[in-house]
Amino acid sequence: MSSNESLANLLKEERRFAPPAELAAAANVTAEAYAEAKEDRLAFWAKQARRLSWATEPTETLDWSNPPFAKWFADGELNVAYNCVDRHVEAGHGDRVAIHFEGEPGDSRAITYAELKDEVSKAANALTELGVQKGDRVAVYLPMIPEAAVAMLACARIGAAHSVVFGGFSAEAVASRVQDADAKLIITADGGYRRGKPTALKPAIDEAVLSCPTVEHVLVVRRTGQDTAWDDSKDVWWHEITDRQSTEHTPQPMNAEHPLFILYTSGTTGKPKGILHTTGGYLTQASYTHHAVFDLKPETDVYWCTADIGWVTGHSYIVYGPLANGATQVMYEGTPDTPHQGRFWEIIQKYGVTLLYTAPTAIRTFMKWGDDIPAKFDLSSLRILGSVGEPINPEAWIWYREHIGGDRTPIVDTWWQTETGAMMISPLPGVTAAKPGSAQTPLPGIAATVVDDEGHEVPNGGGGYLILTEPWPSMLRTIWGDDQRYLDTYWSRFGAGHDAAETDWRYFAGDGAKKDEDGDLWLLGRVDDVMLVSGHNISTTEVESALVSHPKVAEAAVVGATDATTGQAIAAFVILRGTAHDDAELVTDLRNHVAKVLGPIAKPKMIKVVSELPKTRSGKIMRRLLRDIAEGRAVGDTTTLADSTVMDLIQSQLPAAG
Ligand code: 6R9
Repeated sequence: MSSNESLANLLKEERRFAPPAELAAAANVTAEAYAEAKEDRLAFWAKQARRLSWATEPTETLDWSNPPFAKWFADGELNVAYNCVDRHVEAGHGDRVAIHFEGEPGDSRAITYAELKDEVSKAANALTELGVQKGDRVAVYLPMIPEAAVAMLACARIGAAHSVVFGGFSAEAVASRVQDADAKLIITADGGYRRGKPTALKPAIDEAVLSCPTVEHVLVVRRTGQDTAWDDSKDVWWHEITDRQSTEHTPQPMNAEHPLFILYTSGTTGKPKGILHTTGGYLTQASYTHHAVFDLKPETDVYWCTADIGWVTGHSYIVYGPLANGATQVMYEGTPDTPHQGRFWEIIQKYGVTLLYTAPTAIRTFMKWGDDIPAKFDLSSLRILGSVGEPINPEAWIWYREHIGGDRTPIVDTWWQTETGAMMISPLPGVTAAKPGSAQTPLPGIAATVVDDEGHEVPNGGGGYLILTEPWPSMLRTIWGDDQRYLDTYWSRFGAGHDAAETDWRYFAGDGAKKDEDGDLWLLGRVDDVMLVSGHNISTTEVESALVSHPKVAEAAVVGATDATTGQAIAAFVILRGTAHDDAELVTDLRNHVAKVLGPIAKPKMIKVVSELPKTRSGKIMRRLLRDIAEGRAVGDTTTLADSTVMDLIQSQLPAAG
């Protein structure tokens, strides 16, 4: 934001949903936790660290002597894979299903914790045979199959950092990430199933390795059986090498600050940032937040996170958090509309899923497809619904609760980032009276607030920038190979400066936010996306939510387009709900609706009806590309789009854009 004026506080939301009494009475975490953490934050986290099994118990909680480079539990030692697998078997839960795998073509496979231990041990032995050692980096480029989790855990077991790249990213995107991390090995598959057919993965790796001299081997899982080009000097079949390995492997304890993984986030510009996470603090917070926010009861719950493993959500809430907690979970390979638009609900019915974690983009798609689809399935097993990835529009929140949650389940809207490693701001399902569209409260042990341009905390009712005011266990430790960029990107905007004697280092999350009259937090999207209209900062999120609250709109993306009179003008792209039609009155109707909900200042100048929006693989709308269209420019870099044809489609639907 360039002006001094804070975000206009436009949206009013009065609906409240108290936790069900039964859930509150038996909740894993109660209001007590906030008080406990407030009393002594470090003692609180030291206690949560004891959820894990340490080979050497830490005596020190936080070393912040060289801010913003944190060390958590620095004299402790543990093995992440042991914590996620072996210890559950040792505790007598070897027969519990860890993963119910559901392939897109309908094949399924249940893997118990005992079987997972064997698989991970064999894979760890195979990696060792291929020369991978503690401290090396391994790139993972796989579909959503159990081997993805096994590969990550095998790396963790031997102390090699993994770098997972979305299956489907281009050869160029893979190569730049492999080069940045100097990865020694790439783990991939012949292909995976997407939208009813096998899609190849290995050709992108074959191309990438040509420019990646550090890669010694490519380990290839056979998933589809399609024809695959082969280089005998490099390529190794996963099944061939793992089949001949022992199921015995002794996990070596790692220092709590040993690198666990690198995950690249692609900012709007510049080269992707390799976000580095380490061992003890990361696992502590991933495990605690999954236990607290999903109220996981490992004996009875069936948990399902629909994220891809290539997104941080897949790391923390498919692999590390749930497995550290001994959860039984569903893993699904494919898309929600293959072979029909009820696939998700069919899976929930089949496995009796109790805890569901998905993204607003998916929820809005389900709204578009129509209420009658989930209504055909038995969803009564569900007890908590989660949301992550973007602000959830209040109307999408209400739809999720009514049509998926049977008007009974709490919704936990969880704000966090690749950089934060684990959830930071979220309701607690047994404690919080939920407000549709708000992530509400920093979790116990987390400190967040909203500041204005000058870094002053805004009062209740004010808006500005979200900052985190105390270090947290699963925080990123740096940007791989670039400490300076770490300082500049996250700590210089509102930090204490580079004077290490100062203690109040403040992390800039890059998101706009507001505090409502109760002090609850509302996330308003990336600050790069905030619009400046006639001197007023207006959040794209609020205008989108106003559009989605119209009965004919399923999804909306809003951008600020340069305008000669108002500085920026609001341009909106909308997708209509199943039965709605684009007619002459619709646009006028929608503009008036926004003016009524938010005020005349937020009225879009242009509204276009489209059938798709440009999204990343993790479902985030790429507003920058829509701004290119709204401002009549050639569309910029589309390499991280989930579907590269979408921009052509949108342009074909807008013969007279502008
Ligand atoms: C976990 C994840 C991080 C950015 C973040 C914010 C947006 C995520 C959100 C949310 C509002 C939520 N975001 N969760 N905004 N409410 N519940 O998504 O990580 O891919 O790194 O994205 O996503 O803008 O800054 P990542």
